[in-house]
Amino acid sequence: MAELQEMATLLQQGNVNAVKTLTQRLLDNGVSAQTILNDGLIAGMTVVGEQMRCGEMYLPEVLQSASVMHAAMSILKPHLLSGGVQPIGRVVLGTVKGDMHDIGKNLVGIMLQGAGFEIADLGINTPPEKFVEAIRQHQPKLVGLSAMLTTTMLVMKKTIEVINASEVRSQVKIIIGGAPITQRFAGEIGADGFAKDAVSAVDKVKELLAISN
Ligand code: B12
Repeated sequence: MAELQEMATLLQQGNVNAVKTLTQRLLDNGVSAQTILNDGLIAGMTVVGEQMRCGEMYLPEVLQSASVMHAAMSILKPHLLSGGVQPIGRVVLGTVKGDMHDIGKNLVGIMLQGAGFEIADLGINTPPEKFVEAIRQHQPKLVGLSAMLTTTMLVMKKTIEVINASEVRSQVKIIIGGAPITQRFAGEIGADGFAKDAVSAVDKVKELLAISN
């Protein structure tokens, strides 16, 4: 759809107002929030990533595109959440220490919330000990770790080691995700599961917690 391509381009250009207006217009015209997210916003962000890698886009511009994504996601959020669901479990979610990326983690949180989970979001740059404290405090059934950098994948490993060494490990399942993360890496570092995106994260979390659909 031409408008979704336009949205992807406007996101790359960092045009917050135009993307907000277009998001609302597409919703009003009956386009689903999931389609706007996948074919407009995430498609645009994928190109931003490619341009960043080959040096065609610099950090301030990428940050501006991230603000566009945040603004549009706040419009889409109520549409991604189905109303009136009873909480079916609590999840602690955070981006590991040294990593400032939160768009993907936030999306996972929104989709899990939509599926009926309560989310305790620890934000970005979360030290391993803070995950352990949060498990003690919130008593979740599951913890989700996000990492977007090859360097912070190692911090993810460390985070799981610290959780493993604490008394809380037996009470939670651990799921990991982020662009460089693979199922194989999850197995290597002792995570219970991995999901490649926010939609499959919901299925994986339900599978790990033996919750039927
Ligand atoms: C936006 C962005 C930024 C923004 C982040 C803003 C924010 N608030 O998040 C800013 C400008 C701050 C940034 C900074 C940097 N970035 Co950056 N960034 C990106 C970019 C373009 C998009 C990421 C994104 O939001 N994608 C959209 C979301 C929806 O997708 P996602 O994050 O992958 O999340 C999905 C899945 O991964 C999964 N998922 C994610 N988390 C979790 C957690 C769980 C539990 C589960 C189950 C699933 C899951 O589900 C999500 C939803 O479907 C990527 C490129 C890319 N395409 O990934 C580079 C990228 C990740 N960044 C990169 C780099 C190098 C950096 C910097 C080091 C640059 C620099 N020189 O300073 C810094 C690092 C800062 C830091 N310490 O973290 C590299 C990483 C390379 C590498 N292999 O390590 C990438 C890949 C760009 C590139 N091609 O080179 N970045």
